[in-house]
Amino acid sequence: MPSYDAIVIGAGGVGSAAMWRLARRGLRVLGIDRFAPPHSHGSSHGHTRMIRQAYFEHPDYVPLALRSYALWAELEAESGAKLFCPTGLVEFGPADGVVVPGVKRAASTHGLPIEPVGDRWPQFRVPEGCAGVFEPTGGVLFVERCVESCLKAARTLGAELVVDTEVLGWVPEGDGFSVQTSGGAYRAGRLVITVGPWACAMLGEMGVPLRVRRKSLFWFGSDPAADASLMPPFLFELPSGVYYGLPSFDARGVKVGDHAGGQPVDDPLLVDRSIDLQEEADLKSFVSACIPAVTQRRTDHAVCLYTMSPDEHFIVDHWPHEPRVVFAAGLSGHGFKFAPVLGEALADLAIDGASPLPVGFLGLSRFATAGRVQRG
Ligand code: PYC
Repeated sequence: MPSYDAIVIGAGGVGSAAMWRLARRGLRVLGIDRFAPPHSHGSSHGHTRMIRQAYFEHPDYVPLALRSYALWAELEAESGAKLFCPTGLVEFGPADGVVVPGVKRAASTHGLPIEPVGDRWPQFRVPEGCAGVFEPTGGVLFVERCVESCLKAARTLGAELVVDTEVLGWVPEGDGFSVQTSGGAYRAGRLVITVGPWACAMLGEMGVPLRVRRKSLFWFGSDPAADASLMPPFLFELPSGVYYGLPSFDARGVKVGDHAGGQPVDDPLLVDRSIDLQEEADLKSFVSACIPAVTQRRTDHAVCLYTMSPDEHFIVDHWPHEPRVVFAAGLSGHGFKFAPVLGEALADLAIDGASPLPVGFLGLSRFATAGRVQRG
């Protein structure tokens, strides 16, 4: 049976990064994916993703975001591929809402630069009652290129990847684990499980219910004023939704989505990927009200999956009672930017049993008493 120091199950954003960081630490690594990454079956596709530092979701993410920026830069230098575009980023919402006060809290806790939006971007029409904040360090990641570059960097360090291969199960065996797949069995001393929307059954067994949501991405044709050289990525916290978007990088124009809501998904293999006309109408009415440089002409559409944890924070930990099995799950629609730092933390947890990175707040123990603990 082929034998490795570590097997990574699921080679999307976090899994491909875990392969890179494990291989960087000198391990013989195998990645296994059900499809051929980068692919569009999970949560690591759609051309562009936001990256930001003044994390409104919770200030505890900021040190991880800063390490992630450093790792993306390292990967860019290693791969020679352009992964990151430094555009800055704007966030709008009520002064007593979630987003703007959250950005200010994270920025003041960690001494990060933020600026008033002022009248710098006439492209945005800001609804009555909304404040705005600009993060000059925000930017855009090119998502598929990031996954490709992690895989390439991992392979350069000796890692192997098997694709179109389903993992059927794993069992402890000797001083390691045997992993059964549709393509045969493999052995490893450590397992890293990063299976995105396929993590529900696994976390369910641990008493932590994950929920998968179908999210639609729409691209609309836009004027030159919405080009990435002139307009930053944006997020609007509004009563009708939490709308976000990425500026135009090509003929498809501006990408827009609603970070809130989304239809529940029972089986990630059976997701309806057709256009939902109500979702399209909702996004069209948002852009027509708030970003007039974006037209009503749809140029592209994709469906992506959010795997929501009960408190919408990531779950990164050891498998209970198996210190050499580690996992990341429930990234709740805001995880991709953290892929390399989560990959690094998983490598530390799998190899050393602990990580110097501050990931303790993402551990399973927060669910121990009531099954759900709100972070404040
Ligand atoms: O991950 O920053 C993020 C994000 C915002 C809206 C959707 N994803």
